[in-house]
Amino acid sequence: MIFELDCAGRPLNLRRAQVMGILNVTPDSFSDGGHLYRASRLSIEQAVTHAVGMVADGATMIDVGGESTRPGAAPVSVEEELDRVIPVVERLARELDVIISVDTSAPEVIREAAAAGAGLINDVRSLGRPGALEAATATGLPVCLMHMQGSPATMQRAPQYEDVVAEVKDFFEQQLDRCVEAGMAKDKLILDPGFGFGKTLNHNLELLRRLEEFHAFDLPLLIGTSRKTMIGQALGRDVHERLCGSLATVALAVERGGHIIRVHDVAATVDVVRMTEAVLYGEEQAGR
Ligand code: YH5
Repeated sequence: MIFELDCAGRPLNLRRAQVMGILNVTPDSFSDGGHLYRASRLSIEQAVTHAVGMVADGATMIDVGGESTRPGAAPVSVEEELDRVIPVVERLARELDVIISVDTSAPEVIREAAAAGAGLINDVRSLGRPGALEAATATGLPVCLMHMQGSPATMQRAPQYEDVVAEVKDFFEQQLDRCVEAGMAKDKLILDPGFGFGKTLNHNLELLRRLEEFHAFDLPLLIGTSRKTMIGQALGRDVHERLCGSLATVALAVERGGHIIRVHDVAATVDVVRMTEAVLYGEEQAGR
């Protein structure tokens, strides 16, 4: 596997697990019906402040998302997503020395985010929307391909697998072929089993338990379990009581060779990553 990935001129060090901070840019309360949503100066400023805090806490990547993929969330128009995401990507790329990832499925957002300085395309739909594969290929940026069974609206109804790891691996094989055929370099791709996207609790637990099997592709692995329902189900906790459960999944993901850890709680996660790596590699290599 290559150990450094170029993300729009910024190196992504894959020798150590990197913490990716989640930055949701959703509309503020002021939004009048019938008019297009416009990101207010205040909401952009709030997003930048949140990102600056996560970088101070040790995040080396920020994932900017303007569309909620939670089950039952209202769909967002492309115009709205552009208005939310692009001004924030522009500011962060200019003002911060970390990799700016954009969590999107829309080809227009992929193109404009790349022009605004994004260093990574993160698509929960694996470039499945019409035009997304072509748009991502044209940017030349690394792409994270995530597995999902079904669509956000229906995925949690009755997820079924014969063997969840084997089926996610089959999906990765197909997606890698499709991307390489479109002209993308294989070594610019990152794989993500998609925790919570069309999986039961037991499917999610098995994906984490057997994470090492995904090293067969010799590509970086991204893990996103932060505060998700799987933690709530395993522990009986509400969304704001899921930090310790999330951190347990982080330690296990790092131990099993996960490369990018996508989280809300950056400071606590960075400590868990560093401590796990100290155990794995010894104190003289404990620094990042
Ligand atoms: C992911 O896993 N997830 S958006 C529900 C929650 C908490 C968090 C009920 N984008 C992933 O974060 N991109 C999202 O509590 C992602 N991998 C990648 N690559 C969903 C999310 C969340 C949903």
